[in-house]
Amino acid sequence: MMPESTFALTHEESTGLRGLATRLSETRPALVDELNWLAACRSASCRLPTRLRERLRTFRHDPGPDGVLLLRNLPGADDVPPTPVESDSVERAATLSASVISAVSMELGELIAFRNEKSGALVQNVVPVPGQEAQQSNAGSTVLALHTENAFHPRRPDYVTLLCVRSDHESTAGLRTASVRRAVEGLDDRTREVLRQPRFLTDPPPSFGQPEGAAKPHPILTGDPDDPDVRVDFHATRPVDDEAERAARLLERCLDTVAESVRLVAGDLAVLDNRVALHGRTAFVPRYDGGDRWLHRTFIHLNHRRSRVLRAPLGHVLD
Ligand SMILES: O=C(O)CCC(=O)C(=O)O
Ligand SMILES: [Fe+2]
Repeated sequence: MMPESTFALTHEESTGLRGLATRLSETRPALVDELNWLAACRSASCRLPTRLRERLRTFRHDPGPDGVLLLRNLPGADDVPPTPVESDSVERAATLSASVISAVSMELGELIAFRNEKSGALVQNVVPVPGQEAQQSNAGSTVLALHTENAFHPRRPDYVTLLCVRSDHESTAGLRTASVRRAVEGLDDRTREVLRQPRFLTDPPPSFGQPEGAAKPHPILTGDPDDPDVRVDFHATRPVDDEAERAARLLERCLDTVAESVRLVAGDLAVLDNRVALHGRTAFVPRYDGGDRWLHRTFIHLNHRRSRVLRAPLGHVLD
């Protein structure tokens, strides 16, 4: 990752953010998904340290060649309870760490979630779950294939943020990211053309309750051929014919070549531009002893109005 893609808070900034997040965690009803708490969080997000707000604003303008911004030295990851072990774990309470990720996220755009995923909670937990080690989901601990988040969904997030609350015991788990802005250089013209055609199917996970086969073929690349947006999940997306299959495999190879891996430590917050960057994870060994890897996750939309029909009037959860 380019050094420009990393931004470390100074001690002073971190302390300032801690004060702001502490006040939020004490603001009633101290529940992330409640509208009045979100209103307080929205105001607080306007008072983030100035240099951080400037960096987020710059990233919104241009996500850079990596499509990732790694914020370091955020407060709130010390003195945390044991890592949850249940599946679909979410963070309803406005803890210090949940307040930090929410405030930073709301400065980027609007928090959203999907009703059928992790019960529609706006701050979700990414933790390894006993028995789900090999699952291609964030509950697993084997290699997780590169993907854009919710690739099946027409209103997938513009940004995904991941705040490391606790790293894995052996510090082996790597968040992998790969930017299509870098990968596209390795693609020949014909491959680019095939990837821009609706020759790929991405089914929603079973929890979304759509009948199998309901997915419509979509292109993997859209927009400027030299600087496209990307939509693909290398576990879930199926090319519909052999040529499309070859094109997807070549893209996957190019993405693998440019992919970077970062071992998140407590207080790191990765902001992924889900339109240009894919993400995945390397393998690690969970112990289920309360000390396992633990990330908070949020999804962000830049244009809230576009999802209005899928939400309650002031709601953040897409049906
Ligand atoms: O575990 C990770 O680092 C990434 C998991 C993931 O893909 C996600 O939570 O969306
Ligand atoms: Fe993901």
